[in-house]
Amino acid sequence: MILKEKLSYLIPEWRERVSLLLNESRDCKIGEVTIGQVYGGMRGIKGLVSDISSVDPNEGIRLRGFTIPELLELLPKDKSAEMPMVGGLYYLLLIGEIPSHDEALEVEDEWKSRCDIPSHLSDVLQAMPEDASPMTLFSQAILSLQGESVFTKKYREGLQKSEYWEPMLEDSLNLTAKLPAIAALLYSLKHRDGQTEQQDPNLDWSANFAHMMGVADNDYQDLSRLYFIIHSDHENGNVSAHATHLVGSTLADIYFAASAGMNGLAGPLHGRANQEGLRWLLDVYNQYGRIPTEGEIAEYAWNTLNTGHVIPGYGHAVLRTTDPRFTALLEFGQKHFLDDEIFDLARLVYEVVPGVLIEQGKAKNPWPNVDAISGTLQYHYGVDDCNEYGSCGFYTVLFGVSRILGVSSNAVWARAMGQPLERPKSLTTTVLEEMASQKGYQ
Ligand code: CMX
Repeated sequence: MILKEKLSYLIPEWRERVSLLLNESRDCKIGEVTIGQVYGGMRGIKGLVSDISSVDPNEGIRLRGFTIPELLELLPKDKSAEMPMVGGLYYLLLIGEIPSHDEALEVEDEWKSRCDIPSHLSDVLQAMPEDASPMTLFSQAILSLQGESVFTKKYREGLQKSEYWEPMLEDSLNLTAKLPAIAALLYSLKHRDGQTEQQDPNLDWSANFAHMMGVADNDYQDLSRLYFIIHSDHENGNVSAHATHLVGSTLADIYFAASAGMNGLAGPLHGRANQEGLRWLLDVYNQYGRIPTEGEIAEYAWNTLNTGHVIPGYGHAVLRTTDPRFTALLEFGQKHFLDDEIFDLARLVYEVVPGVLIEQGKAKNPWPNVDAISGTLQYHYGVDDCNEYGSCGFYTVLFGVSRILGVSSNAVWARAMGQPLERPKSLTTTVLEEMASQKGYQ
């Protein structure tokens, strides 16, 4: 298998590189930690490694060094598709190079050979209460596959540490192969009375997802490709990536680890902001029964802030500019949507809300993140976040399908590099007070 072959070649080089760095520079200081950071969600503390992606505050995400526009241009595309194959992205995340067309197809084929979901998974999802969120079902679906973990089986059999990455790769391919079918199945249970299309082996991973969702418009295939590429990784400190890494550092397999990451993604300050973002836009629209004026949007935004709420989809813990993932989706909508009032409203909100947040002066970043617009594009194609029983969260599942591409790639490399159990130190407030006093702060 191509990924295994390439990784077998790359891993020894990386082990040597990191071993040299540690041997010669172990005590080199890379930063200092303040009391403000300890009480402030560890913002900006440098304590993790990712060679797969990095986020620059003013430029945004780079995956293996490539910006989003570069990825959309360079990753191989299938036939007449406008957007690249996600199989090529997964190759890039794992191997670090843009694949050839054939290499991307090999990953797609690998996924096709592993994409069937066991019948018990559907039973588990159907047994969940009607009001369970799609994210609850998604996390459960992942956990219900845990018994298939090759890593856990081999670990029990006494696998050598240097070989841990191989079954981790197997598990990661098995899990990522099944994600489109899992997402489409739980959408069908929540929104389509259980009706779902069979997988189509002639389609790539994303197009197959679009097909199983029953969305007739072919452009949805390209939106799915774009959506799954841009949400895949955002370096290692965000909650979904960090939670996955933390749990994985106990040598829990990818099913336990990714499920934990998805539970973190479900929070409104993280992945759930995409559903909240659309809800906010629909609430604004419904308040006026039309696209409101800029003044009315500003008034609505102030009302949101003054009642103690955040404006979903705006702000970011790292970014200090418009999220290039937002821009990629905006450009897709501008090209494909001729007549869509909610999309037009999202664009108008982008003109108004940053000014409101700047005037309020609290948010360090007044600009939109990806969640300010991603729900709007799903909504355009008739894909709903909530069903008639008020069970909401499908858009976050879509974020999760993509994010597992990133966290599973990181998990393979974490095993390859023998990354240890994560266990930072906590301090009491008394100790912090004493430290501050000794340094003349109090
Ligand atoms: N609306 C209103 N207030 C906001 C805000 C927003 N969009 N973004 C930040 N603020 C507020 C914070 O709540 C904080 O207020 P308090 O001091 O009262 O606690 C203050 O501004 C400073 O926050 P910050 O340092 O700028 O932002 P953080 O790093 O603490 O938080 C984030 C980042 C994303 C949680 C925050 O910007 C937010 O809540 N945004 C809205 C939710 C959202 O879009 N989340 C998705 C992020 C992307 C993702 O992970 O999917």
